[in-house]
Amino acid sequence: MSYLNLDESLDRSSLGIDHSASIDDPGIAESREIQEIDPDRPALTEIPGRVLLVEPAVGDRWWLRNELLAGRMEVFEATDLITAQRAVAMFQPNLILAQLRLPTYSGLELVRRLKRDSTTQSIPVLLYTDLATAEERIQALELGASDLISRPFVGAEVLARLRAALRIRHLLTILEQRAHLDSLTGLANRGVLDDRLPREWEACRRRRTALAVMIADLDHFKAVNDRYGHAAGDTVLRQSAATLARVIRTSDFVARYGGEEFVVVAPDCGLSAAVRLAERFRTAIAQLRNDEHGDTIPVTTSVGVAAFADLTRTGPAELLRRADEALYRAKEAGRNATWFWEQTQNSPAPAARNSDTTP
Ligand code: GH3
Ligand code: MG
Ligand code: MG
Repeated sequence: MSYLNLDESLDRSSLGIDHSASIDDPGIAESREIQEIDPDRPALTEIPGRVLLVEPAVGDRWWLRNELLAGRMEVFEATDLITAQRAVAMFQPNLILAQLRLPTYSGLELVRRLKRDSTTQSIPVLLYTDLATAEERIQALELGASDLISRPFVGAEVLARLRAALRIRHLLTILEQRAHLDSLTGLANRGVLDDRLPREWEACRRRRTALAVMIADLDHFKAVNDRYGHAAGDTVLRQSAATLARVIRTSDFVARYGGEEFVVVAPDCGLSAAVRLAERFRTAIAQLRNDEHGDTIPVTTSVGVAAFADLTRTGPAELLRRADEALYRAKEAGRNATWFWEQTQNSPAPAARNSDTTP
């Protein structure tokens, strides 16, 4: 078990300590975004606590720190609202235990600020003080604090309350993850795509780069289910999703769009790269081998691609519409093909059946 005082750590010339590794690491936000449901998640009684303790008085801080360490919590420390805010960004605690009576700004202000910020609003905050008025208790809860405890309390009670707050947060995280994931394939679901596509559009528009969208729809999938059974169809869908996740770049975003449809959003990606990606996926699907009752299930996919270089006109809905229209044309033309519709074209066109060919 360890603890780290923010003031001490900021004074260190080198921030080569473990916890500081997260400060500038862009991987933190990313790894959160793609975090999947962990089948081996810890029992609810064993959820690890990374607690930020915000207490101005040295003696009280010492006592609480020891109680937390005895309760197998990892402890970081701050002494006021300003250092607490910096510590939250640095150490990413999963719980905050803060004195209500802080110098200059109160603990209530800390709660208000944390709950206003989308990156910190989900962290549970427990306040404590010697004596809180009814008004303070009400305000604390209405601002979003998990609890406001009055002294006297024993260490075991503080720990029990922290664990209760951690349990609730842990369950909420699982629910949030489930709401964003497609349970069959583990890919993001359509709701996440609806949120992500406009954001990628905006980011590419600001960078003045191209944005591409690809929609793939497995061919005659109803016949696969009819012939080999729904369970085999599910296996093919899972394999297809895994194949797609393998052929995209790490910066691309992939979602299950509908039953047997997948969408990729590829930022900073022009038409020819997007068509190459689509062709990689199409050929990989055709090569999938899934044996069922000694029979290999034949699977192919049709793909529609749209790419816009100038994002100052129209919007993401038009990009998606064009990819969908290109997909429709690929189906109409006989399936197992990629069609594309670039911004300046009047109508979709077929891609050459060679992943190295520029359209
Ligand atoms: P097309 O080439 O025109 O796309 O033909 P299709 O048969 O693939 O298209 P259609 O829209 O007629 O049928 C889609 C099929 O996908 C029907 C449905 O049973 C199947 N499907 C959708 N979701 C799932 C799923 O989660 N599991 C399985 N096994 N099948 C699914
Ligand atoms: Mg289909
Ligand atoms: Mg379909």
